[in-house]
Amino acid sequence: MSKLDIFKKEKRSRQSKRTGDPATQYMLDYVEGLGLDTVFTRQKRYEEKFMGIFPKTGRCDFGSLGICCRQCLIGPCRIWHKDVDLPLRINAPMQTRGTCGATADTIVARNWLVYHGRGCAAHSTTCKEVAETLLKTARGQTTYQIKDTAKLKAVAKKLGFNGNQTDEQLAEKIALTALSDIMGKPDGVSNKGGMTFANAYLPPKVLSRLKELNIMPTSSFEDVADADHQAVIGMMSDPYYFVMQSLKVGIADLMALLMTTEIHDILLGTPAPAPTKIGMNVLDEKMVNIAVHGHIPTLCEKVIQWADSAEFRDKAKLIGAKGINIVGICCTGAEVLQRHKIPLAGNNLQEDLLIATGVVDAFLMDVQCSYPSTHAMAEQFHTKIITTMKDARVSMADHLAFDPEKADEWAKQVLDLSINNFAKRPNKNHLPPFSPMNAIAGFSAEACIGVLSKIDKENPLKPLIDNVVNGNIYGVCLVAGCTSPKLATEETYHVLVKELLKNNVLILGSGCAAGACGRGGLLDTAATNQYAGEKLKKLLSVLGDVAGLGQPLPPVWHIGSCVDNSRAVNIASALAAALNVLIKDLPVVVSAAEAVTEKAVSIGSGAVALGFPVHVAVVPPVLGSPMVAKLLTADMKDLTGGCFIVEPDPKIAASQLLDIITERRKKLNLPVN
Ligand code: NFS
Repeated sequence: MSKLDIFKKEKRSRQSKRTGDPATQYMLDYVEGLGLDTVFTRQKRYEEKFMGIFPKTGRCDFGSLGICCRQCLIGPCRIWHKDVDLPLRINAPMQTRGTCGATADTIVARNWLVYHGRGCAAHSTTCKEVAETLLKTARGQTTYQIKDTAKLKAVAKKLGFNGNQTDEQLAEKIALTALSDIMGKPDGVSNKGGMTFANAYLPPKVLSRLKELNIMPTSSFEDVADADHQAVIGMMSDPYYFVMQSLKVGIADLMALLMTTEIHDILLGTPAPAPTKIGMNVLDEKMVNIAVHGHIPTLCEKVIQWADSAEFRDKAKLIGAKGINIVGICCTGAEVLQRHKIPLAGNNLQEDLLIATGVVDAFLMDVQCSYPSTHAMAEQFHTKIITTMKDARVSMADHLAFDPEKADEWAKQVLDLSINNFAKRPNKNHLPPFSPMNAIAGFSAEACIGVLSKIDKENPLKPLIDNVVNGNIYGVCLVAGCTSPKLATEETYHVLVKELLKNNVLILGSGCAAGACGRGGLLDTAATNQYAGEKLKKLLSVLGDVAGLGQPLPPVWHIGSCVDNSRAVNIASALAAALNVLIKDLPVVVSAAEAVTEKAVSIGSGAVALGFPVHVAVVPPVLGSPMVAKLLTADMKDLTGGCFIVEPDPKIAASQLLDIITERRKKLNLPVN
């Protein structure tokens, strides 16, 4: 079989159907019927145009394989590796070095590293933003409050701060530590021992391994700058070191996520599981609908608070609305879902479709993961797009720059704009005729351990360990990351998750992947009886009873936004420390099947660096270098114990993940199926 046939599998998936969510398909038909473009439409058109030229990849073969180099002004260079099949249309001998002399191995590895820099920069800047809000709050400069003092104290204890200080003093220290982990030491001396949060949170054995491999992150801005420097012409050419730096940047990224989660919980509260709804029809045609989108929940926290005030409830009624309905999209959506059980309307692939319902009065965009065409769709309808952060400006949008010191004033302006826009609604709306799904969300690590502690107060991790040991939980899989128009979107997760559940693998879900599970009904308690294997079903029923639910816990535990992947890292770290093993020894796996963004790439590498196997169903642009592809998917197992698994077919991927779980259980002398 040709090495490039894997692209055919990817293509098969997206050609069978475009989405696993009927409401998405319904809206897509409607929007395309109006002659309007969406990300799905463009994906299809792209494919139709390019399949004839590049039948193997359906896109440009050079770009798909990672061997298009645009790093300097001599290029672009498009070269080929002698061991990779040539594109059908090219029968002349290809160059095997760029004009500067770079080989396919160098070009692929350098391009790969560049993704990580952008991914880590995005998460680190988000972290900087929330750490600054915590600092200002500790100094009395905002109207936010420290909502979870228990969490504040727990984080302070982990970082080794003296407990005899006021909450404000502890919050200030935590914020300053996070800022120095992001930006480096103010005196310019890098933290040679590594990021403080990494040292405090990762198990000692894992830390030693990272130090041995020389991939312990120092501070995320420094590690990203190093990566950029290494990619500069005349610097690194050895593909191995590019990949090792990508692991280091990946861990720095994961630590930025971890700090962000901890600070969000301190400021906004640590989530606990409770019922909510997921689906497009959480929009309500009789209400002023405000969609919150992005990644920084501190902003819309104030909108949520003020929307519930008599002042704005009355304003909404005055213009003929029943009230104000806030709905979430993508990761800000996951944040407000987990803390306030604000219903989740969709992910970023669905933003255009939600606007096309005609009932979204305001669309708040903070940072990351919106498509640059959204304003074009908004122009066709009445939706007001409001951008809120200086780094994310969108053509034609209203811009209301958020300032934590003036958060209340800002939120009131947002609400006024949204309410006034309700009056501009078109007469006709077009909501899909599908009810939203029931879901339970809010499984913070504390909540998971809280449920377990009802079984064993003294040692709350023991029930988890016991159930992993006896096979009630055969393994754990985190499904994380984006949804992609390159696959039958969302269905990839549905098929993979159902296969794993059948085999008693407990699923944690975050970000858009968790939202996809929600739209597939997998966050509902009813899904436990329908999909979980007998052993897992029994356990989830017991846990549902001890949690006082009177029904089983759902089989997929929604742990929050993409940022909250850190919750899964914390649970795995606690398990590894309790068992005195490395993360690479645990029967815990990850699937970011529908990865899209640079952030997904860098988080993925961070997870691989810590020892997780990470599955992706979209083919990453590394196959142009057999050496880099082998390093990431095979040789890495000997370095970190983790690896990337590339498999577009979700059923086959599930069986590969199960094999890894079985292999790891065997090594731990645990019973296997
Ligand atoms: Ni994460 Fe993917 Fe974005 Fe969230 Fe969704 S696209 S990398 S899940 S919204 S960050």
